[in-house]
Amino acid sequence: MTRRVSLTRYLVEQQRADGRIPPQLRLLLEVVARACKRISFAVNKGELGEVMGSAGSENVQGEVQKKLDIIANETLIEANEWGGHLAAMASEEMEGIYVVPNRYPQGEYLLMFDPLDGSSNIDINMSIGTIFSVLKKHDAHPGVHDSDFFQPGNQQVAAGYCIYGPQTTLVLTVGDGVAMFTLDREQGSFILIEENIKIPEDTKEFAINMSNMRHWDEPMKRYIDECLAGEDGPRGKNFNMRWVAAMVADVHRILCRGGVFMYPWDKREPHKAGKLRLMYEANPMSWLIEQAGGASTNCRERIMDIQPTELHQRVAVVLGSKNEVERVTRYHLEADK
Ligand code: AFP
Repeated sequence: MTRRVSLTRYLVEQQRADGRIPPQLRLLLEVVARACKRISFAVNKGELGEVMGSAGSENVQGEVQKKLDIIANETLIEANEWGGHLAAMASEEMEGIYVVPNRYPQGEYLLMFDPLDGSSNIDINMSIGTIFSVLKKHDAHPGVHDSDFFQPGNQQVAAGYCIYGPQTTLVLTVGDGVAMFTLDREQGSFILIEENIKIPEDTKEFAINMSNMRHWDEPMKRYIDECLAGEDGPRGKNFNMRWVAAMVADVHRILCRGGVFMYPWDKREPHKAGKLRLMYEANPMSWLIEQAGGASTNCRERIMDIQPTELHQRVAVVLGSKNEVERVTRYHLEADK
């Protein structure tokens, strides 16, 4: 019989093997996984659980909040605030940081999340997910401030996402490769299905919202035009396109079979660097992709080297199979010259 390795066992073994995961970080990751399990059950009930539809409110970015956005946010906070492993949390759904209340012990980690990514997919029964990133609070000063979170992605100590699709799958890195765990609903635990995931360096598949093409800058248009030209064009091969409108699902596909995902800057809101959020969307996904042998840039520089200055900072994103990411980045840098 094949050995079934639970997430708990995987984390304990990681902790024992090289001390990569201190006990408090292990606890944190188990608690995040437990919260994702609860979100998965809520997502799964759908209309029967009265969790569908709009909550009638907007988040700090002016986006309409769905009931599940709020449920997922509260689930992550409630699960994480009392364990003593965290100093504070930040979320797409909250304007400021959430400092662990005084009645609980304070730990040394900072947790950031997009509690429910791809919320436009909720009401149509399509894949959605939770994305998370973990940092360590470096400064020993009392209290927690926004500035404690302003660390580049290369400082993350753990990152991952949970996709709520036909299966619920948690994907994780602590800097030692990427591992995937699928939720066994009867047993109630996440079971390891694959580790040391690797993305092919070349691909024939891209993911981008093509309806925005007229708003992109020239290097982005050039890259996509060349892909669309197929065998007869400069690339000499035919490309396929996929777009799920949930970054979690698009990144999951890329980790499973390669590809390139792009959400570029566009002219409609020139002052915004992009649509996606640096600290709790782009950074964790970039680390997973890099750990799997892929690359991730903002079309010019490595995303994980960007110094954040705002909690809800936005960024242009191109990530996935290495050679394609390098090509898109090169086209932009050449045009800059
Ligand atoms: P929401 O979570 O607010 O629905 O946004 C999802 C997302 O940020 C990202 O997950 C998708 O890749 C992208 O937006 C989809 O954007 P389009 O609306 O342009 O398809």
